[in-house]
Amino acid sequence: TVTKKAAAKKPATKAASARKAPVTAKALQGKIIQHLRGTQGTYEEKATPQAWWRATSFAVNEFVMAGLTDTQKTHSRYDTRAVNYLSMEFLMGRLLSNNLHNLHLFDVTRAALEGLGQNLDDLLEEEPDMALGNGGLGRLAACFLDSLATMNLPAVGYGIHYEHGLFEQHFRDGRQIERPDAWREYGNPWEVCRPESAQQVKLYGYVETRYEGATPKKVWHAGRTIKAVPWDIPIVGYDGANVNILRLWESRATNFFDWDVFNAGGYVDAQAEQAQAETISKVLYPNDETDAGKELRLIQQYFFCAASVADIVRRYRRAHGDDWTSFPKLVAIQLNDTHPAIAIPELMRVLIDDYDMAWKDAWGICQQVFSYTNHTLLPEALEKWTVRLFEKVLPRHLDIIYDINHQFLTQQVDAQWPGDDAMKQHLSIIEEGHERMVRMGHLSVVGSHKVNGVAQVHSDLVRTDLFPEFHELWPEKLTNVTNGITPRRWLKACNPRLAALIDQHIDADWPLHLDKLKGLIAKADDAKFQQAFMAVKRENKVDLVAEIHRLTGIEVSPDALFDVQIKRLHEYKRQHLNLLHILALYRRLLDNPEYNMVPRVFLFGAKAAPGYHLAKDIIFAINKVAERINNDSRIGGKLKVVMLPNYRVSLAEKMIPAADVSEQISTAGKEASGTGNMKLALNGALTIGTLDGANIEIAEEAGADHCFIFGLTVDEVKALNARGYNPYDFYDHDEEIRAVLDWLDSDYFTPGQPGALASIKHSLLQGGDPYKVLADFRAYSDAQRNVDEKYRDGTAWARSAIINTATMGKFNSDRSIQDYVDRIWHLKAYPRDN
Ligand code: F58
Repeated sequence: TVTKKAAAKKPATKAASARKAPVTAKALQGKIIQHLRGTQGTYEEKATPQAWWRATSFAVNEFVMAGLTDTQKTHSRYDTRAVNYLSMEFLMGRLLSNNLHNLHLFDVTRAALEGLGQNLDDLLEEEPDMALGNGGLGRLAACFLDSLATMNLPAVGYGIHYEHGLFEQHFRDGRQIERPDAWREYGNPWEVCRPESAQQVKLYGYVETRYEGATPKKVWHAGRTIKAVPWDIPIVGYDGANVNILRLWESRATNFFDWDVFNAGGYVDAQAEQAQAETISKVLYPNDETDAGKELRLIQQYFFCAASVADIVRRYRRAHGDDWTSFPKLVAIQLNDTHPAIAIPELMRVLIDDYDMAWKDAWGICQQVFSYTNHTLLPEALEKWTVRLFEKVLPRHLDIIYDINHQFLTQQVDAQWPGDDAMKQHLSIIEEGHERMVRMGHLSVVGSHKVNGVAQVHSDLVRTDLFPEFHELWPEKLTNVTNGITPRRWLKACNPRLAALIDQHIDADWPLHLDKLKGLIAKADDAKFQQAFMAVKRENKVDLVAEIHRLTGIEVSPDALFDVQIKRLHEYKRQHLNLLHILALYRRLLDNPEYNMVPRVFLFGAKAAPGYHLAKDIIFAINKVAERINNDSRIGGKLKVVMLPNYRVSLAEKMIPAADVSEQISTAGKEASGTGNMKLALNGALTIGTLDGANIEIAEEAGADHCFIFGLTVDEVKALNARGYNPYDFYDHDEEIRAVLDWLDSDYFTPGQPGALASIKHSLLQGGDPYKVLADFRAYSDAQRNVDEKYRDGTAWARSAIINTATMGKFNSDRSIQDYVDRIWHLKAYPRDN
């Protein structure tokens, strides 16, 4: 491929410092000062850290924009095939540090700022996270954009320019409080508004059937029109690669306000339309793995899909006019989960209604263009909309969906299962019932040429359990692309000490060719390397200790084992299994102060969906248990528990490099892949985990000796369910389980408020323990003993930690993207001409 060729042209360097920055420190200083004075309107003596951060970002933007222009010229010169990645979420985090690393400007910027009396690390902290996503799905999209640009693949990310990203989390007396996130309250230096590419999006209204020519024509008379304004965020590839764009749509009223109403004295009413229109891109829904089912969410989905499809069609027509033959050759559209599935009927509508294409031709185009990634098997996360709502908001699309469904059922399904009405009902895009529903998953499968899961076990379950009949119908359609993470952000940028150590031992181009980390396996038994590796870990822990103190006031020791569970709070992820084990350890210590355990700090980071009460109760419980344990002098500091507030990308970047143990303990079959598991292992943490999602592949790569795998397998969970699971079997027969659950009922952790933590016990007993926490408890506790045992043998631990880092090459998101290219998108790389 061109990527390989392009990489081959560049000599592999031994040391990162050998790479030349594209500018001198002196020249960069000039640019920073120029922006400080010229665009920030301040001066060196007066400027706040915010102003310095902005000036630095604007200075860096000059390099970003040059790369963007070159890339766009290259794309139009070669009329490139591109993938359009449609996603409701892009969890980008901060951009300055990332852009500096990808442009090889990091060291020179540090030097330039030092000369100006500024510290780069402090300025980086000034940048608000771009938190336009909930969790893994949104962060995956961000990693993929990094890889696409780095691999010189033509790609556009399309999403929503939310005014408020994921809420800010605070704790008040241990309980989660949500506050709005205002990431761009004072503007964002990385984005460029493109008013010339604004689009109109229609909503509501009715459909008229006109009988004019041979075939009746449907005309949608929309009830409202909203303006979609694009904001472009340049995505900088690593090491001189391309600069792609992330295009985020903001909603605006078509009329700024009603002049006549205003003049008549209705000052507030005149702005009503504007306020309504702007609501669409106002806020990110803070759900994780549940379906919001709200009208506004459907409108958000359609709003960004319609604007994106219109933009894709506009770009195509600019070069090809009304000749549609090349459209499927040049356009690939990836649906990041079913959230953008409405793009399928929207492209149909555009082709049929706006460009008079025949149904068959339009449908042929759609099926070649679309593909869909499934991220979950949880039934509560599979999107459905009522037909009633569709009829109201998108009447023309409902027609089209009916037609798609009719063709699908009468042709494909009937050919495969002649006369089988039950099968038709089962596979129909429309679910019959007391309220008819549109199944967005079925629409996505029917409208796409490929459907992928995100880890091998997950994709297998998509084929066998979620969509078995679709698999029978189209044996080639369902496939796997195991997730990945960008090693630029998740090792090079976030863990500079480890990156520097790696640079000393293997080619410095490992951030492009992560398999080269395998070269470290030879060092795993080298005592000097082990020492250096663990010294890096320890320094990272010292940094995190300071951050923990700054954020919570809690003191922890860097000599303790750092055990980390960072992810959204959800029952299936089982933070409460971790908590029960902590309670068991605490109890063992109280019973026997000599109890032999490695001093451990349990670290958590997690946001709960605001309406998910049990998840919030688990956060409360962790905080209350932490309070009690951290202030108990009887246990000699052997145990500490910390939940850091406001977990987000930039906090992950601080926690991951300092982790010794990575908690990946979901109920088998529930975590589609996980990506935090990859980040932690890459940074030398040992996984304690179930055989779920990508844990399976991580354990395969690292080797079973270097992970702590425990618990029920997917098949065992199924068998247990089939037998009938009774959590009381464990409560009644395991003394320790009973004791810790009963403890939650007391007021031991919530003095004066007995029962404040009872909901957890209730869900695990009367609630039936749907995620098998009690069934896995003993195996987990045993695995944790093995963790201790290995940690006591410093050499064995260091060896395993090194092997984890050395073997995570597979989980480079470049590899995931290459899989998408080979199996689904069939793109060609175009390094930019310059
Ligand atoms: C996550 N899904 C999976 N959904 O849970 C995780 O296993 C996987 O690694 C990751 O996707 C990437 O494939 C996820 O993050 C959401 O956040 C949705 C947001 C919108 C509402 C429904 C959940």
